[in-house]
Amino acid sequence: MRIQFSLQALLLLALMLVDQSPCDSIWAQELAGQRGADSFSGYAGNSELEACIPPKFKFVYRIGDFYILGTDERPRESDRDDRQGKEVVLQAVRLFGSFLDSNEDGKVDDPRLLKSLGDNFAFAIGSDRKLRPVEELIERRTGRYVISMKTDIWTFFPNWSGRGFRFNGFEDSMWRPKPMNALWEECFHTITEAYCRCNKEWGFGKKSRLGLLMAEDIAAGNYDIERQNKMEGGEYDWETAVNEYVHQIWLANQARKSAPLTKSQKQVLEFMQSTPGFPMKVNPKYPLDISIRVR
Ligand SMILES: [Ca+2]
Repeated sequence: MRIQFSLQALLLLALMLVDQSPCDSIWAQELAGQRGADSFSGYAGNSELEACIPPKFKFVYRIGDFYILGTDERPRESDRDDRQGKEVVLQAVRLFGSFLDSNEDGKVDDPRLLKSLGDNFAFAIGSDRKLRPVEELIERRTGRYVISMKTDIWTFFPNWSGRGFRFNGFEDSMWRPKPMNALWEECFHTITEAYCRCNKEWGFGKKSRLGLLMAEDIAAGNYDIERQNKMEGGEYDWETAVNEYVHQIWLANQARKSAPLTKSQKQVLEFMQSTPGFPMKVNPKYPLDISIRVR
């Protein structure tokens, strides 16, 4: 009799639990978690790359298999003296989060882009002196090219909105708004480099669509890369110039200042807009966490 009662009680309890909303919400959370993870399935991390990162890189994150690593060195060119290395790394993680998930639904908009980032690149933050050996080691051991934010040379203005600057068009490759957060530019270049490796329309060579548009602009007398080339002792290569040209156009457009762009530059803009999933804006305060902290 006692056993029978216990069985009935257990059955009743089980039915009650199934009916209860907390159970539903756990189910819902699990399902949502599975959906959110869809963009990231198949990414288990890259132990070979992690082994290349020395202990002085105190902050290591990954989105999928794309690594973002940084030292705790203070950025030298910043809005305040007490800015920390960690702040640069965390903003880089948010910028990449936003570039990858423009519509902020927690899912990567173009999974090919994330795969291309992880397969070909890593992103490092710190002083030039500390970055160089790591860049070299990661490339030699893993074949990943390291794009860097050099915090002892380039500006880190974390509150920069990317807007509100005066713009009447640019004459050459050296134009940048002032002040500017260089971290945006380095992250953007990483995204466009990754597109060049996963989308056949993308390329920065002389015969590429983007390269031809820049050449057209130069031939029309609207744009110049020679000034910078001279400053860099003839080392300013064409591919870098095209990538910077694309960035300038993107920057003007996201600031809602595309009107002064030349005909060729507007075609570059249309090219970006016609690339499925291409991020035409970035949110430095991207609110979601799609990264994994490794260290
Ligand atoms: Ca998304």
